[in-house]
Amino acid sequence: MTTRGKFITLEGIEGAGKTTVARALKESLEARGLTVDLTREPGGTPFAEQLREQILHRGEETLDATAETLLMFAARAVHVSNRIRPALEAGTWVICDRFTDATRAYQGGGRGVDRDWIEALARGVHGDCEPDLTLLLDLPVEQGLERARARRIAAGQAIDDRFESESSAFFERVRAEYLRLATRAGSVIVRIDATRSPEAVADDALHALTDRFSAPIGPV
Ligand code: Z5A
Repeated sequence: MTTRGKFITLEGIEGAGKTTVARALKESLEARGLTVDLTREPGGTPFAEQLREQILHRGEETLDATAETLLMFAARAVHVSNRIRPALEAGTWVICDRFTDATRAYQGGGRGVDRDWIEALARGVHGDCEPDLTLLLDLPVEQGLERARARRIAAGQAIDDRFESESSAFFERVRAEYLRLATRAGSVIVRIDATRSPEAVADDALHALTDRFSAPIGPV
């Protein structure tokens, strides 16, 4: 019988370094002989990526918090059933850049969407398909926004994303909600200080994995 893969998610505010750490973790785990699928939310399948474009693009029509929450879960339902669950069942480790904690933090903490409703949607959409470990890359809001700003300038991009245009106060609420989630009883969230160099952050992330799953991946 195939051993189920582990489901690892990365969370944090914009510019926290999730994408950078996700790539480093994939490389480290593959070097240990594991099969790893690196994916992201919203997105991760062709249809969910189409939804991502619609959700993130700041169009002319208002997308209220209820619609935003439902669309995040619609994309997640497609992603879980077509990619995440089958990969885990085949023994593949899945690293996902954001998952339901992002809805809890952004739509719940940031936009004030009812927490109980979010939990009900989570149960309906992915049931027991929950992360085995979540790495919360935590840093002050101004530092995250500055990194994102610098990256945008380097790439010559303008702000056309509905989250990038949010205020610092919004991201403060998102960060506070992530930190609250990390202290809930039974939480699988490990907070990592993301203010340090990419190498130091990736190192901590790998240590968090080896602490949690020592048998399959061995020492760092
Ligand atoms: N969203 C939601 O509201 N609800 C949900 O349920 C879900 C998502 C699933 C997705 O946008 C948006 O959707 C997101 C939340 C919302 N919006 N926000 N904010 P996205 O995927 O495009 O954006 P993101 O998730 O915020 O990713 P990001 O901005 O690309 O940030 P990141 O992945 O955490 O960081 P990065 O790309 O690795 O690094 C950012 C820059 O900093 C880059 O230039 C790096 O080279 C640099 N960097 C990275 N690490 C370091 C360190 N350690 N030191 C210095 N510089 C660094």
